Amino acid sequence: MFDKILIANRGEIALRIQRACREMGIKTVAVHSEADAEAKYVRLADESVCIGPAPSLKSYLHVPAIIAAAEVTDAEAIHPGYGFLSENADFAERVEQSGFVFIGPRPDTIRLMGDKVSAKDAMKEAGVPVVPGSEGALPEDPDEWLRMARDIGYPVIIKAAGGGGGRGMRVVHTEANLIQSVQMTQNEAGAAFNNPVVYMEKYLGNPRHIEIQVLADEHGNAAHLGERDCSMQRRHQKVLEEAPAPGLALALRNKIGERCAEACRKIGYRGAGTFEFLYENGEFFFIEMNTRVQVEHPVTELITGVDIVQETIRIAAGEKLSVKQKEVQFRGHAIECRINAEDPFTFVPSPGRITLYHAAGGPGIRIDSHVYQNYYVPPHYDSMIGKLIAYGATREQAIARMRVALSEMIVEGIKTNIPLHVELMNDAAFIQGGISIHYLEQKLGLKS
Ligand code: MV4
Repeated sequence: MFDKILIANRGEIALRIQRACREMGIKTVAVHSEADAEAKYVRLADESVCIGPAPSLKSYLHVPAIIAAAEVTDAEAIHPGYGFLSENADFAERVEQSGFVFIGPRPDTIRLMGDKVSAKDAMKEAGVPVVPGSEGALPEDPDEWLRMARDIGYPVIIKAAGGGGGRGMRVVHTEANLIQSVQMTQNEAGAAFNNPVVYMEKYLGNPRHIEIQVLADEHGNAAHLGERDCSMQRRHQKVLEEAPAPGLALALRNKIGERCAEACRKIGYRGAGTFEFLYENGEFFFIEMNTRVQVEHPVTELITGVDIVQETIRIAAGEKLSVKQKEVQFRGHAIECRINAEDPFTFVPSPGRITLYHAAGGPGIRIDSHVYQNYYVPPHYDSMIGKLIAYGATREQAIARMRVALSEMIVEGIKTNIPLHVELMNDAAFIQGGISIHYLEQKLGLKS
């Protein structure tokens, strides 16, 4: 096992990785910007290195500074967390070339999944059900686009190979708009991602967003840890997530999970990963794969008892998965509310000093957060300041515990979205379960 790991991230996930390391007896190096110098997790690390000024481009995205920090502290491995450099294949490659272990998939795998056309190709080939569409990139000839769209049936969606997470896509409802829409998406993709390649899919009108968590080691073992329902979102930002997904038949969940695990074995995947699906009328359609630990990993940890962050470290050290598929048991239900420093209904960020802070507690409550009373939320980064996670034997109990926990939370001095979560825990459609990806925006639209 590693003696010392450098954590190339900040905030709650830096603390989460640090906790995993300390539990495993691994020393930690925190790297931080000037804005994060006073953070508690920086003080708790065995060593810390300031890697630059507040803006991410000059600190958390500054590859030479991070590699240099690993060199001067003699760290053996680098954990990228999520966001920042976590899905940057060039970074993973630089880490390895500099003699450190990158805690994540091989650079080639990250690159394969970063291109949404090659990702979809690879998964289709590996037996994962994908959204019907243009098998690969769109060809040059616009007549072929028209033919394909007629075959697929309108509406269709044009997506950039270099996009993902909702960037670089356009829905086309009628043939009259197709050619112009493809060309506009190509132009925008060329400018935004330096890659004009686009592809076409059948547009699904009212799907749920359900993702499968996988773990795979270098010895050919892979297991899935079930699914998460991430449909409650606004402008491609997830608001809350839960596991398992409400109303899914056990046989269907096991079948899609096993398909994902098998695909990992086939492509020689390594580390933690997430298969993103759209789910509509009882069918799963693969859209993208994330090659990192995700924000919402705790809900899966709570229903399986598997520590996903520790697994990523063990896998990177060359160990075998600590669990076999048949040992993975799903028990109870977990819900995660992302706590953001923002206006609960306009979503405008609200950084600043937390003047009063009391965290919720009690049975089944977990809070993953780096904040505390008198902490200053810097304005330079993502507005998420923590995650409140509730576990219960049933979904009803998890919701009831979340309601109590939200009522106990006190965060003053900044605005947070806790009032939105309070409203969602009392929302009839959420309580029933199975809302679509459009539900929250529709609900908020009705309000204002
Ligand atoms: C789609 C879709 C409908 N049909 N693809 C948006 C983010 C990116 N990961 C894929 N996205 C979508 N792809 C087809 N063929 C609808 C979306 C979509 C969406 C997906 C997941 C979560 C939230 C979303 C919000 C709007 C649109």
